Formats: sequence, C-alpha cells, structure tokens
Amino acid sequence: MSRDDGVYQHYIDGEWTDGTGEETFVSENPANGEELGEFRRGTEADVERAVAAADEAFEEWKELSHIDRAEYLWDIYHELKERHEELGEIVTMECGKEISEGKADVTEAWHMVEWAAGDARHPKGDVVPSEIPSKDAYMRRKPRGVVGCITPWNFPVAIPFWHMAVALVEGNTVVFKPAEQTPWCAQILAEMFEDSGVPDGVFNLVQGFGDAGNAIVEDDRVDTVLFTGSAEVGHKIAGKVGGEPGKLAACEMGGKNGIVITENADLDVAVHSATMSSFKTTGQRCVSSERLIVHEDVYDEFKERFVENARSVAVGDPLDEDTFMGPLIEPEHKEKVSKYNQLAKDEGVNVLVDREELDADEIPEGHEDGHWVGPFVYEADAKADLRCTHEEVFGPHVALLKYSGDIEEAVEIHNDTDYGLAGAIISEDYRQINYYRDNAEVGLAYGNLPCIGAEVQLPFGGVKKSGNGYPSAREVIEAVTERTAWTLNNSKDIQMAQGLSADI
Ligand code: UN1
Repeated sequence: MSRDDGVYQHYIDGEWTDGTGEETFVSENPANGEELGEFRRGTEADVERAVAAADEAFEEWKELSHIDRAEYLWDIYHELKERHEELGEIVTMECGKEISEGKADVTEAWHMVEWAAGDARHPKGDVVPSEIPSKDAYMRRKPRGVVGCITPWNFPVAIPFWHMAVALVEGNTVVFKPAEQTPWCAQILAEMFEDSGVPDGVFNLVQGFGDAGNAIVEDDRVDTVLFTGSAEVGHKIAGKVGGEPGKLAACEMGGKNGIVITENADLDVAVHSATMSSFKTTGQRCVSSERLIVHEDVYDEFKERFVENARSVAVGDPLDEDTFMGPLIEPEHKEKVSKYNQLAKDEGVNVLVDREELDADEIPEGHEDGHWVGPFVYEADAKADLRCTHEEVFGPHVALLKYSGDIEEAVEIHNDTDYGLAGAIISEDYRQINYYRDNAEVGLAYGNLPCIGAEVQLPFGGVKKSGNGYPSAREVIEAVTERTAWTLNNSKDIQMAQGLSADI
C-alpha cells in the first residue's frame, strides 16, 4: 500500500511507511490549483532510517554484476515507455509544462535508463600500459556507497533518473528526496522500483522539504550527494560537503544563459531558436535563455520578429496541444518573476513586451487559480552592470543586448555573467562559430540551435556558478564511483618504474 488514509507514504527499506512525522503536504496543479494528492512530510528521523537501509543494502547490491543490477532498470525502462502518455500527462498536471514537454520528460527518463542499463555491458575502466613489461596496470571503478539524490520540480521524471540510473547500475544504493512541488511523480517512480523487485533498501524515497534534504547532506553515511536545482541551495550543499573528507557533492545549478546572434545569422533560425530557448517551460529550465546578444546590423529585424513571437505565443492550459507556455510553478515564483520585471523597469531598461498580467480572456476557463505570466522582453545596455541582465530569474524575462563589434566583443558580453551553464551562437560563418565554441564559458554550447534540449548521452553540467565540476547525466559516473589504480606483477622479480632501484 502506498497510501494510508488517503495520504501517500515514504518508501523505505522495501516498505511503504508513514514515517515519524505528523505533518503532511499537498501537491497542487499549478495551472488550476486543483489538489493532486496529499503526502507525508519526511523528517530527519525518516532520512536516518532510509540512509541506514541504503547503507545495509549496499553490502549485497555491490556484489551483483553490473548486468544483473541493470535488469531491474530494464523493467523500469519498459514501464516508462508503456505508460508514456499517462505519465506525460501527470508531469504536465503536476509541474505545469505543456504536454509535449511533459511527455519529453518521460522520454528523457527512459533514454537515461537505457543508457545506464546498456552501459552495464560496456567495458569498465581502462587497461593502461606500464613501464615494466611484466606489470599489468588498470584503472578500475568501484561504487561509492550511499548516494543521496535531491532533485528539482521542473524535470520531475528525467532528472531523478539522471541521478539514479547510473548510480544504481554502478552498484550504489539510493536515498531519493524529490522536490516538494512534484511528489506525485516521485511516488510513481517509487512504485516502479517496487514493481521491479529491486532488493529492499537499494532504492528509498523520502518525501519532503529542505530539512529532509539537509538531513541527507549531513548524514555521514551518505557518500555522494547529487543535487540539481538552484544555485543558492547548490552552493550551500557543495560548501558543506566539501569540508568533509571522503564525501562528495555533484551540484548542477542555474544559469543566465545567452544566445549570440551575429551579423550574418539566418534570422529564421535565430528567431526560432531564441523563442524556444526563452519561452519553452515558461523560462523555467536552468538552460533557458534570458540574454539575446544581437549584432546591430540585424538587430532591428530580429527585434521586430522576436517581439512579434513574444506577443503572440500561446499561454494557457498546458494539457492543450496548442499551448506554448504553461503557468509558473507556484505563487512565490510568480512573485519573484514579477519582482525582476519591476527591477528591470527600475533599472531603466526599454520594455518591449509586458505580458506579466494576462488579459482575462487569455486565461482558460476553470484555470483562474493558475500562476500565469506571459513574456516580458526589454532592451538594455549590453555593457551596463544591471542586476536584471545578470541575475537568474527562471522565467520568461528576456533582455535584448545590442553589440556593434566583432565576435570577440559578442562573446565577451555573453561571458559577462557569474553563471556558465548553456549558450548558443546563431551564425553562418564557421569562424565565428568556432570562436564561440572555443571561448564561450559554458558547459553546454550550441550552434544554430536553441540552448535547450540536451541529450542524456552527453555530460550535462556547467562552469562558474552553474556547477561544481561534476556533471550530471552520462558523466555522473565520476561522482558515483571511485577509481582504483590497480597494478599486478606477473613475474617473481620486483621491478620498479622510474628506474628506481629495487636492490635491498
Ligand atoms: C534544466 O534545464 O533544468 O537540456 C534541465 C534540456 C533538458 C534538461 C534541462 N534535457 O533542456
């Protein structure tokens, strides 16, 4: 039973449990305020139990082969595929992304599971030459142990699998604390793990808020913390864990992502890419673009066409296939976006589109309680030190920044932020494209494409304030395994490298 008295439970050590807390919380559809379910709020004691279960389960789980561990994930892969439509709708209902994005979230999840489970049959580690012919040298990987996964609401199915799929196949056990905004999606993932028959304690779910996440971070038995979410929380986690020997945190955080549109850009590609990057997911991807750096020769035409799109993109019921932008996730976030729109005005920018408050006839019937906002687009001085053009808003809040010089100048403006997650260049000149590729300070760089839509078989991660050096998706392997340099002498003589004498 995953529900007792109508309240969804935690999944710890192979059992559904109320845990120790008295409190519950509800998940609400951000498009209409409808209640989707009530959930137990996890406590430190619940996390402590989950970590203890994961710690104990690790001893046997790590002894299985990669291939046997992957078998459990293949079951989940098939279930994700079979339930694509249904799960896509649930993602959309719980986090407000329009329906093609809801479904893509589920698709991205099974891609990650497929990659990780398929990788179980691929070579692990390296065979390395030795200076001494009779020596074999290898780099081998071992699982680190208990992995704590703290995930965001905006990819409530895909990102948990970015964290968990590789971690589990590599032999770690998991304690999963999903975002408090999307507990229903997490509940379904836990049911999938239960159905897969994965041994008790290998996968544990504790629902809840930051205090539960913090208990994971502070528990000494957690060997790796994987976090995707805001820079504010990520830096706190990285700071705390960094001080503890033997413990590791891989944090993927936000961005203030830019797109450079040069003087010879194909403007169809530019307008299309910028519209997708700025307004998909209502600007609530960490890779969403809030800065468009446009050469003066094409500025006016680009501006006219982009503004036209910003005025006309359909905001509305995310379950409706004609909708381009759903609601924001919650009232507090609407307040934050609104504050930044006001800040931009206070900083003296030239506002081009302000759909912050939608017209009454734009709001679909029955959705009056949704957290609606439309695009906010403005032009600002590319070189001014404004907060609105440098701080992450995480909404459809977009600055047009004009430049007049060469690609070096454009990339300098592009890099003038503390963040470094994603970015793009739109250009027909391969020299400009190559310059951008080599000099853009980002982890995910795109040419003639939107800067959203990364695929799982690439590393997903940022530089500067956007990451701490351990990417997600494929490359999470570095955070969930430790390497051993293993050297074996096949002769009876001890011979040393570097010409070191072995005489006694
Ligand atoms: C995020 O931005 O929060 O690259 C995750 C993308 C998706 C993942 C985004 N695959 O747009």
